[in-house]
Amino acid sequence: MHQPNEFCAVQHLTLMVAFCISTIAVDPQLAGQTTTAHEQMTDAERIQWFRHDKFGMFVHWGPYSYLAGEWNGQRIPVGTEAEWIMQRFNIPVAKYRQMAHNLNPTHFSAEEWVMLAKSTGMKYLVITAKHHDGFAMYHSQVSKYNIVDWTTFKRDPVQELSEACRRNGIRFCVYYSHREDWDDPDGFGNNWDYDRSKKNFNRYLEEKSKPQLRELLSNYGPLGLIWFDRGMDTPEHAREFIEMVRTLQPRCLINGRVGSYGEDLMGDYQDMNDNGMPTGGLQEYWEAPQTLNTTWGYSKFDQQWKSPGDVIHRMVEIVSKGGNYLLNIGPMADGTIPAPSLATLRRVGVWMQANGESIYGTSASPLPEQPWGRSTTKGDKVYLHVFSWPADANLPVPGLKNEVVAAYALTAPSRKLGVSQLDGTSVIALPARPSDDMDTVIALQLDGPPKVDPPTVTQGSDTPFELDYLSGVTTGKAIKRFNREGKFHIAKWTNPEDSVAWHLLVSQAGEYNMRIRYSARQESKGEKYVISTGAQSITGSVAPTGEGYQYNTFDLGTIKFSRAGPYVVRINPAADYDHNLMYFQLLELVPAGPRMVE
Ligand code: H79
Repeated sequence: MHQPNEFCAVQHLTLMVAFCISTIAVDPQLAGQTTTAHEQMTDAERIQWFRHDKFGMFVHWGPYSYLAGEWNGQRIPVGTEAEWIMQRFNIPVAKYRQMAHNLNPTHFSAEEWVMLAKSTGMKYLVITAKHHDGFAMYHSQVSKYNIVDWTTFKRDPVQELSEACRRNGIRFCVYYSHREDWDDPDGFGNNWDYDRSKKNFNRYLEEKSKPQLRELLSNYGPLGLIWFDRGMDTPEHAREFIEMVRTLQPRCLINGRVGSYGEDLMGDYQDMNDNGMPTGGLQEYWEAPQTLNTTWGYSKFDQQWKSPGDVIHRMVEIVSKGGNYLLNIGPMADGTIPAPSLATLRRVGVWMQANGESIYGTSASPLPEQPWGRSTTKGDKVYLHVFSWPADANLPVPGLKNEVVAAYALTAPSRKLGVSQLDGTSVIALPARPSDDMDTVIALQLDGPPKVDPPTVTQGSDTPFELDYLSGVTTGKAIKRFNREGKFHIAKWTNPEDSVAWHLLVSQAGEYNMRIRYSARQESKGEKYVISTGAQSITGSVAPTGEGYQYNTFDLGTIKFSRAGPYVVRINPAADYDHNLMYFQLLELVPAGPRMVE
């Protein structure tokens, strides 16, 4: 039998703690030791540091930083990506190449950048070794179009950053755009200089993309992760990239964008779409890459900076949903980090210094979002992140079923706060004022790992029940995830124990017409699933919806709630199948016909 998910989370955590204790002191990656292909590494071991560390620095830096959002008087509109300038204005390769000679980052200091990441509380750093424009920011032997051979700067920033990271205990990682290359005649994306029909994409893969990846994996010591972007054309090609990373650096993580868009997750974890924020409830490793203003590469026009409060709230929101926050800086071409970015990160660092315990090593909180803020959890503790301080200084925490052994502000642990119970709600007596305007963290020491009731789905008058991934409770292998396009669904269910269930509070008795929305592949055609509540059940048959993820809605039969009150509605595969049943999005229960009066 499968255990409820909360127990799985605890098991995970115990494993994680055990692993950290045995490895952190002599973490080979941080100590600069590369590993051999012979080293056996499970997926769970490989991802431990990532699960724990939560917060990373992304750096977008390249020839586009020199243009800073402007080409021949044409501007990149604020709100769009300045690193896309070559594509946006169809700058000819010859002209962009000429421009790139000018890159001369005399103010670049790897130590300063890494120390900024460190003092902000970031634990890993991802540098654009090659973005879509095709220019390598490291000394590549594969192509002269790199910062050492192409400019007068003559230094290798990737090398310098890798060393500074190692010195300061920050995990060094690289971004490599493996499919896109606007410089290479056979790379993907440049159809203004090159004729798309004449491209030999395999040549680009074999002669530039793979050899450059091999350099990055071979010459810069152990990498924490490789951040691929924009996907690959086929799963077979994606697998070749994965294979190379696994062979040369078995410890190195691979982000999900290594794969192609229509495929299930390849690599070790899923990236949310750029600047995206999931609504919650995800059950796999994920990361949210986000910007500090609205561009990744530097733009002199973009002053739409997030405030330190925005950054902290976003981080907490992401971590409260089990994800990692990869926050971008876009240094100027000369190596200077824009002053507003510095100021914001310094403030975030002050908060992290005081409150890091509520971020590092935590997991998604079982408590839902609250009007006053968010929460994170670790072991027997829950951390309440109070964004809006209640006027009466009483903080309601509904639905927590544990005994609260102690409550205190994280920055004043010896001053215990009063806790009272009111109709299943714990109420914490807060100090009159927050100690931090942006987020004051209240720690709750519980009598065990946090337990909460499953969410209850209620209905308005005459409106359908909308049973979605967010309010459903999964069992077995069924998990909540998002696809490459950032769309949410339930997947990975293959047999009857893998299910999703909803707790409904029916206020209107009667018959309901059911509508189910999902995406399914050809391989699942005709496979059966069961929708049940109490003694009633309906068997449905999966209809393929096409390649990739194309969600369709299908009418099913009716079910009847003969009286108002609580019900559980469940969906599960009807038999054992050897692949995912469907990518489920929504079950709607629409009141049918006249109401039944009890
Ligand atoms: O590196 C950053 C982006 O440049 C990269 N991912 C992050 C981490 C990225 N690659 N692709 N995309 C983002 C999505 C592409 C969006 C586009 Fe557009 C819409 C390309 C063309 C239209 C935005 C608007 C960029 C140019 C115009």
